[in-house]
Amino acid sequence: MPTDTIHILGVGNLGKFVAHSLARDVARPVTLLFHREGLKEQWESEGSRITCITDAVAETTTDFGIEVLSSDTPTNQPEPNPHMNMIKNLVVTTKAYNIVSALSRIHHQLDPSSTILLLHNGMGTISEINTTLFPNPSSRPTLWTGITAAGIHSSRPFTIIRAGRGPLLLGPADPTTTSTQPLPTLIHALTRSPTLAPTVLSAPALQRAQLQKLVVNAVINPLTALSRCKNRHVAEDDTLRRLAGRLIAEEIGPVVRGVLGEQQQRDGDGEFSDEKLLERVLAVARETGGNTSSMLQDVSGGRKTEVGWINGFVVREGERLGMEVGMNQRLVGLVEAQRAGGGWMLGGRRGGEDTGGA
Ligand code: KPL
Repeated sequence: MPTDTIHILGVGNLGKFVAHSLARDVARPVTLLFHREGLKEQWESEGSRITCITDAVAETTTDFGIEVLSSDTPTNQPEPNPHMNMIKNLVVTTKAYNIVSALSRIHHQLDPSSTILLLHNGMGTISEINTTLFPNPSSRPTLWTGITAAGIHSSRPFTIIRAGRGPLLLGPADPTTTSTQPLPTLIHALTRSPTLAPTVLSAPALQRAQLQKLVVNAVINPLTALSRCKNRHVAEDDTLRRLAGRLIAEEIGPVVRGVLGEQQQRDGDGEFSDEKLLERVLAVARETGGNTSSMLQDVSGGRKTEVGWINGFVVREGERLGMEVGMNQRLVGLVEAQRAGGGWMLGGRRGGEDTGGA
């Protein structure tokens, strides 16, 4: 396996989009890691290719490497074996709640010369990965994280439709990384793709962007999932708008500012006041008004949601900082109960078919 190969773990809509963009724009081998044998069969029956439809124009990419992950999950990180195929460049696009179990299946192929980019909703996975999989700091791969608002959905198993063109923001997880250090090969390769067109930020700037997105998701996602409505109702419905304001003023705003610290808040230029955070949430609710949020899609489909890494992050950080997080605790419980068949909690508006953002 050439060391410049880029592996993609988590071949959902975002993973397919990243794989397609790299294969289209960047002269590097791309390998898709399938977590079960059935996906390989599906891939072959769909012609072993990814089709991406943008503005009604379809483009197809082929020539991907494929690997099906073994179901054995080594519990401790084994010594790197010189004959083993090490993974040098890895993009992980699984949902936050799957990251540790997905990485545990390949962590014997990861070492400090590997770079891993995590793209998911919510926060808190970096410390989970480090504690669970790489407790020894000297054996840790280089971790980068990113956020995107790209609206991608699928029409067939390996055909994706690019409905929105939100930015892709990337940054190092390690706050001591400086802008004079060369970009890791993986990140450099991603910047060569005009389709992905990522913006590379410093670790503190990325943290501010992640927290702003977290606030948006911590309000719109559970409120729409519990009241079963499109995003615009969070801005238009008096009860939901008031609830959004209370959530921010009483819990989410103080916790997020506590996580940021004073310097980061100053660098954030007033963007983290309760008023600004609420303004932003309501603006996104209007801009994506016709969307069904990803959390509502997940509860409607009976799937696990990301609430534990969105509102759950607010709860964990709030408890660490000694702050009040009762409303967020209740939201986590209600969304989880809803998915488990607890019924609709805040009324009964019906959602629609549109997709939520990443
Ligand atoms: O990111 C989103 C999501 O649904 O997860 C928003 C911004 C709320 C758009 O639907």
